[in-house]
Amino acid sequence: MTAKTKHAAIFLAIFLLWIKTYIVSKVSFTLPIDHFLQEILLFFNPLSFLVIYFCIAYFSSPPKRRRVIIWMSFIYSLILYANVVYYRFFTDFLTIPVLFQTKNVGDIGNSVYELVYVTDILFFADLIFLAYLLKKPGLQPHLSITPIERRKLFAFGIAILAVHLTLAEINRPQLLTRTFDREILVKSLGTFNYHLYDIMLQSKSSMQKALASNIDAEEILHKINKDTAKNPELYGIAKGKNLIVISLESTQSFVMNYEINGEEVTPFLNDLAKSSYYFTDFYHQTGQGKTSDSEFLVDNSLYPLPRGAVFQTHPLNEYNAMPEILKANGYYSAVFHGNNKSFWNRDVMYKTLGYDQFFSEEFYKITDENTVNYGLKDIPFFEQSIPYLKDLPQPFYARMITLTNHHPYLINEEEQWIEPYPVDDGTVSRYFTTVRYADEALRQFFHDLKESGLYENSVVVVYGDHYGISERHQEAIADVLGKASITAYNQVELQRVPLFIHIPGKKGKEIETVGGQIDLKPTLLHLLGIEAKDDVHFGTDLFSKDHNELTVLRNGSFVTEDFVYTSETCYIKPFGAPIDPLKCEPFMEKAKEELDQSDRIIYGDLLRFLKQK
Ligand code: GP9
Ligand code: MN
Repeated sequence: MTAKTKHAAIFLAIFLLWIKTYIVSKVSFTLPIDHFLQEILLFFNPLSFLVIYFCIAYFSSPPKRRRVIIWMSFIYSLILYANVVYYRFFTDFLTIPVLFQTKNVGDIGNSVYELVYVTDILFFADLIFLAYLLKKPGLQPHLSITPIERRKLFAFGIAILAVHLTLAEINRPQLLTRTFDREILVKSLGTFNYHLYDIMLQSKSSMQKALASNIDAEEILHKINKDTAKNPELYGIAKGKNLIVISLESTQSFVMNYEINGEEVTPFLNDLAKSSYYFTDFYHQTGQGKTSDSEFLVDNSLYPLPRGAVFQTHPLNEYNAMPEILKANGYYSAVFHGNNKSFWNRDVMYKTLGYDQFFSEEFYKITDENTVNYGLKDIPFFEQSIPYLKDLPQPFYARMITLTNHHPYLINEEEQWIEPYPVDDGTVSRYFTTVRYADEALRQFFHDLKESGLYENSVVVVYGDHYGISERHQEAIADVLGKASITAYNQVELQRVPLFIHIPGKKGKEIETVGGQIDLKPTLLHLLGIEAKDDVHFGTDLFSKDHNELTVLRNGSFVTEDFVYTSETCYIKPFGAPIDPLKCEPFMEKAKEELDQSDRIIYGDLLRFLKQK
């Protein structure tokens, strides 16, 4: 008897489930395939899991093996089917946090009858076929398998997994470390490998949470300086007004007032700066979670995590986010974004943060013409958002996330309103064209906001979410900035993103205070006349004269009124000459401590202890 024939029963079960999973991925899920490698990944992705999974069957005693194989196939099919039913309702895949978010499961419970079709019985049809075939003498599920044969099969599964992960990483670099898009994860890893990965992530964070105690919470939460310094002239100036916060994708401050061939790259933003509080020394503080990290900073005034996206890793924590605080003050809250809702796990996280509504891709009319790159282009995005905005109960807190100015910065020729920057680096060169496009989108949005009657009664905040041009493009950026090279000091300066706080009726003012995204929550709450004193936050009110100018970036670099500290070197502003490290020392400890405290709050889910009080 050859080993091949000995494994025949298991191979048959694997084969049937493999093909079934592929068919389900094509028929029941909408997984857009952009190129051939993705199709290959989609086809092969169930295989590694199935081979490893069925090794378990070889631990059963030979006479029982037939039944074990059928049961295992049934369980696999059931999980697959649960995903299909969940997908029919949510157009998303099951995750552990979702299972524990009672609201989600409750939603589906009510409509489960509509989501289950009679024809679904076909899902399990192959099991009957399998049971019948396993009775055939040639398949021999009952033969004894030596531990070596078992290990060989396991090794085979691992080998397929290794090839598979390599291809997935080629298809989408940093897939596992950043875990940005559930759709891409499922497409690349397969539903079951994805579930395993999700379980791993969740067990890690549950463990950290279980180990944290009330004592940690007391210790850390008391140390945090809940600074509530305000500016008495501005406190409550926008009381009861709507708050519209717009995230400008990948927009760095260096584009402001920049010209290419005499044409402004950001004509509208340059004007907006004149009629708003415009912050010139404002930094993004995001890590691997990019846009989602900036959202986290704005809503919580906590730092995002050093690894991974907190939206993905800690979506079930207790937070005390802007929507929740505002709700207690009579506000309704919503987020608007023209991409799929599971990107960055937003659909789950927004519920945790307390948003009442999430207008994702499915609320918009999306066509081939009005999309580019990740999703809906900014102009139609704003245009189509206006009626929804008008219908929101007032006062509202609305966050709008733009998308077009995203790497690799693509825009069709008719909407390219400025020449690409003349440099031999496509990314940097094109970047200016999509920034210009976003600028126009914003201009139209402000115009429509005025037409809609919402403008007068709203405060509009616009900020850049994170850098758009990474360190890899230093040569081209040096050219853009007219510098010989980019130093470590310049690299920190490049993390500046524009911030505008536009209050209709208030005169504009350029503000040089050093600040970061972490400061927005207390700043905005104070403008609305809401006390931030009971809230745990690391930021301070940007308008207060006691504002803490120590702005810590997620990689540990920091900026103060006079210094920049990065790569273990202290630089003096504004020219960036390295100076005696002792100058930076007083801030070093504080910067490290802030990041550490914030991480401990998130890893230990410490805010839950506050809420219990
Ligand atoms: C995706 C968009 C871009 O929905 O927010 O995400 P990013 O890659 O910038 O984090
Ligand atoms: Mn972004």
